[in-house]
Amino acid sequence: MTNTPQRRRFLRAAAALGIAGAVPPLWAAGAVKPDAKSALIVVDVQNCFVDGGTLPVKGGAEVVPVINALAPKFRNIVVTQDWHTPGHASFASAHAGQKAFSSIKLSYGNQVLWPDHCVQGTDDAALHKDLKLPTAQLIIRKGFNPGVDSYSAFQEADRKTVTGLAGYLKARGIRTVYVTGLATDFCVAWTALDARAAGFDVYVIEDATRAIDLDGSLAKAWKNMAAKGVKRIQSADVAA
Ligand code: VGL
Ligand code: ZN
Repeated sequence: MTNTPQRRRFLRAAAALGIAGAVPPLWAAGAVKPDAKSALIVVDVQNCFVDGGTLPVKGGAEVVPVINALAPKFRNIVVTQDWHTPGHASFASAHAGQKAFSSIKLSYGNQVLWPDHCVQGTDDAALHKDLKLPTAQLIIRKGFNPGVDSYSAFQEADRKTVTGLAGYLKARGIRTVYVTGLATDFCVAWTALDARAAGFDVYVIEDATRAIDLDGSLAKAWKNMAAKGVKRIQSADVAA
């Protein structure tokens, strides 16, 4: 749906009638156009997060063709990899008597404990083999500090240590980021929220993500993102 004069008239009339809620959002269907100051961020599309990996996200591999189709629409692309040390503090196995998917308190706050996953240099931590991003310019690795997790591509879980991504994007004049990848409710959401906090305009392309959804974490993530002005769109909303 393009923003034709007819559609604009319809939207104005609908708004006047107070039925704006019945009208699809303005950025529906091809209405969002990435420009030279936009970047696609592809979060953690790694073997660890798809079937056969150590922390599979339901339907995780389904994001690959969606992201491959989005990539040619972006001049700027950044890829991230979850990149943990063996025995990382986010692994349940590093804490005696703790089970995966439970939570504990670490020095910097609450930490969900995960199965061992995405260990540096392993096949499990490699990018999905079908991901086709020949124009990607930066791969940022995160979670390499043995004692601190990092869902976000911008800032570690201590909420102090930065990865340098905000500085990189700003130095290159990027103002808007489109976040995709795995998992919607953890690394995608934290990346989107930190991008907002760093002053970027932020879209999350929902059908280019899949979630873990642990104890309502997905609904909570969308609520937190909406509250901070992160815009939720679908890949069909992104114009070439
Ligand atoms: C992630 C849990 C642990 C993610 C990474 O990429 O969303 N989730 N590590
Ligand atoms: Zn991790």
